[in-house]
Amino acid sequence: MQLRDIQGQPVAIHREDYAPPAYWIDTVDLTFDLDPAKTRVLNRMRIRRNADASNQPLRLHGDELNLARVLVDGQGASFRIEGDQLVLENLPDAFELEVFTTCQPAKNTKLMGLFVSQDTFFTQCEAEGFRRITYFLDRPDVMASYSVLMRASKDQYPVLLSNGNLVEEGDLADGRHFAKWVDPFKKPSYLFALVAGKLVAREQRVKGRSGRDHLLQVYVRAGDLDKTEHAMNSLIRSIVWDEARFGLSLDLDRFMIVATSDFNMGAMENKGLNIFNTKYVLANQATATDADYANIESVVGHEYFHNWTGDRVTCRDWFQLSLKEGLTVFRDQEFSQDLCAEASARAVKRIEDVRVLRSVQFPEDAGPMAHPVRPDSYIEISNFYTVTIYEKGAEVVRMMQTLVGREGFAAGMKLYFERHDGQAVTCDDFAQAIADANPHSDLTRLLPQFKRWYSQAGTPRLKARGTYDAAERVYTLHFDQSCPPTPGQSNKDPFVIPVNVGLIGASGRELLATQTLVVTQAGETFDFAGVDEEPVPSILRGFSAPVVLEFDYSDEQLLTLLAHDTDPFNRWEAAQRLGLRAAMAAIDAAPGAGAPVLSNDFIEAMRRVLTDTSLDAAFKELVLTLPSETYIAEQLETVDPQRVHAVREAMRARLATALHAEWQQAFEDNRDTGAYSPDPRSAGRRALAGMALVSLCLAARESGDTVWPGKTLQRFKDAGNMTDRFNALHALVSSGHALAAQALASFHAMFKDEALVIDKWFALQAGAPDRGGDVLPLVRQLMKHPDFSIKNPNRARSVIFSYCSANPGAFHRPDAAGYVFWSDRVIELDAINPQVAARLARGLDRWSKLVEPYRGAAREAIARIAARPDLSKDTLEVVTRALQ
Ligand code: 0A1
Ligand code: ZN
Repeated sequence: MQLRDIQGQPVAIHREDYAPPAYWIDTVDLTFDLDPAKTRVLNRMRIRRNADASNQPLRLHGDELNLARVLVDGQGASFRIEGDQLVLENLPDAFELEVFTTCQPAKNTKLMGLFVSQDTFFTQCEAEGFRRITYFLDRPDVMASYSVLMRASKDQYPVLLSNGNLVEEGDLADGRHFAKWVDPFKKPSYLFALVAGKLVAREQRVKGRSGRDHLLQVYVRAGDLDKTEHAMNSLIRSIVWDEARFGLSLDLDRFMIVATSDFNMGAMENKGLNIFNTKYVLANQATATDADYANIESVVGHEYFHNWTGDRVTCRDWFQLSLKEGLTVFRDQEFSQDLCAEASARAVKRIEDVRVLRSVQFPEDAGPMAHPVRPDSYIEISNFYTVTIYEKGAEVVRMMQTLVGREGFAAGMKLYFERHDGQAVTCDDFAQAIADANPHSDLTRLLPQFKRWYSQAGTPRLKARGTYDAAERVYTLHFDQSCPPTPGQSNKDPFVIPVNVGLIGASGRELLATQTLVVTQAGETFDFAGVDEEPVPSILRGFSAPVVLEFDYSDEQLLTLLAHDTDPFNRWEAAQRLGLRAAMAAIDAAPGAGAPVLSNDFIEAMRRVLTDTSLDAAFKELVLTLPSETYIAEQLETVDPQRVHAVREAMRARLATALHAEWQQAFEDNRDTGAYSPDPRSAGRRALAGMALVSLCLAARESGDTVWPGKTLQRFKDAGNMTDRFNALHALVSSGHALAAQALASFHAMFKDEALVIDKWFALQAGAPDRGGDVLPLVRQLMKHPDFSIKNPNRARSVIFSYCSANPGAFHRPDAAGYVFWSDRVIELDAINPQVAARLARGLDRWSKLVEPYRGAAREAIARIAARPDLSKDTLEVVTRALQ
């Protein structure tokens, strides 16, 4: 497979071109002589020709390898290098191939393949990193048995790990030692892993349901052992949950997690040897926030659940990525919900997940990078680890569960593993298994149409309208669905949309409990009989489908839902709709017209929520959080980012001042949560207390009050955990109070040796509200700070991404300086780490919606990147699509 054409332009790979490999690799024996400057890799493979393939050459992938020797059945063999491929012809039907190469881990700033982080060797092979370690058929449908011999200096690399079981270890001459690992399971190359360095482990032995013993280990650097308890507990909870919910047990004697501070993504599910970004492992109450604790639990769960959904059953090709990722996100979301003791906490988790979907995935689905959950083509697969593949993919799985029921879905999973254990399969295979296990379900009846969720990009719009016939006591709901065009797909066929609906009476009584309507036509009508009064419909309860629901609610109806809906998701949604409506009206109003940004009704509704003793703090915090600037921007035809920012800030300020007394009370009521525990209830109280402080500091800014900023500084100093401390710091920084500088300095001094906390320190400043264009100069200054390094992805994200991708009010400057900064950083990062650069390059995806002068300046900045010679195909694909 050639990645660039004759002109050197990257070539797209198409799903329809899939063909099984011409050869299979059955066994792989790897020997590593580990040296940061030059690591030697001896790779002995048993290979056989695929019976279905004709006499094609063997084409092995390679990337930045130095090739020293090639032997076929122990003899020198003729071969050629074509682009990045090692090509051999005239091979026997079955043979042993030996390839000897070297690579340079210390120079590997891409962090793909074998790299060094803080004197420790790590690997990252998904999606196509194994070819940077050795020549191979580096594609997920080639599954082999691996044995790995590692040799290294015992003093510098005392711990030597790979997949599977340690079968032998010992000393060698010259202070070196060795370890041999054998993986009992066949696997694709992207699941290979190796770690070597000075590490320590928290260990725990557990017994599975069947009585099997397992050794669990969490490896970190020596000073971090006290931050591994939560990750270990999360792993144990994951094991217990997967057995209980899906009957899936751990299939290994030993399961290891290793943390590295240099990592492109969150974590990686290598068989038996998960490698994690430290951000998703390390936590203690002094250094990690509640959000960190929750993220660790869900990422540890996610990687563990991949052991079945990804590792035991993997993807046939990378177009099927959502087969493992959508399903595994669904599983980790269900896991986190099931761990919540209370229904309200489960609803909070669902709202948080939907917020991410709507504020990140919906824009992706409406922009130049829009792609189906199962894409049809790509240039660089790393660009397709997207919120569409992950989060929308999870929604597709959730809709299947809604259509077949929870037990039906579990039965479908069972059938999926019965059919496909040990195989590399497709999204079709998965959907077929769920359908076949539920022969009488709507999913099975509608399967070909349902699968449009895999093939059609774009977020469907569902327009609903209701009529009430008082004489007949019938309420009628009519739906019209449509889906906007996306790149390469101008016309869409109707989707299967499960719509959970309930009906509420004007007084708040529930007239009809939740029913699932299945909308399949472009236009469709449903009647509800025996409805005693004109109801307020509660539509799309629990966000039962990833669509934009349009219903012409009156403010009064939304207030009814906010006060009375039995579905907490739609209660929250009613407040979001009211907030969004207020924002749109203020954006449309002539600037400076003097109209209040929030109606009294809205403020009073928020007051009622804040003071309602029956509601959880976490839920209140979500209801009182206004729709984000990106979410508001998505609803507009054309976007003036400064106007959106100004309006949202004005709304925040109004809520802060109008509810001053209630915020004070909320702070007092929720400030003390006792001994630290990251459970949802205590975390929710801390979140609301933190929001109260932000509001009180913001109100103080408007009124000139110094009491609350002073109290906030005191809270910052006295805090017993990172959540309270960081929330106080955030309140001072985001209100722009003079005390912020002092608090920031002391925060840095307190945590100077804690990289993850210093990331927070950077991110808070780069993400701070802009006051007179002051954030960009600050960001430039932060990049000169001795703690800053652009090579470390977490640090680059904390400064550059926090500014360019998460601070619209500061980034979209009328003088275009933000965009120039962005394009400079994309270019700079591209030479170091193309994956990180390409993510940053997504920052102006929605440029064509901007009003002038932003639109022209943004386009120019993108074109400036696209014009660079030698751009990686990662970044080139992103900017080329943005300009189309
Ligand atoms: N499969 C991992 C995500 C992942 C993908 C690519 C990586 O390197 C470029 C690393 C991790 C997951 O879903 O957790
Ligand atoms: Zn995953």
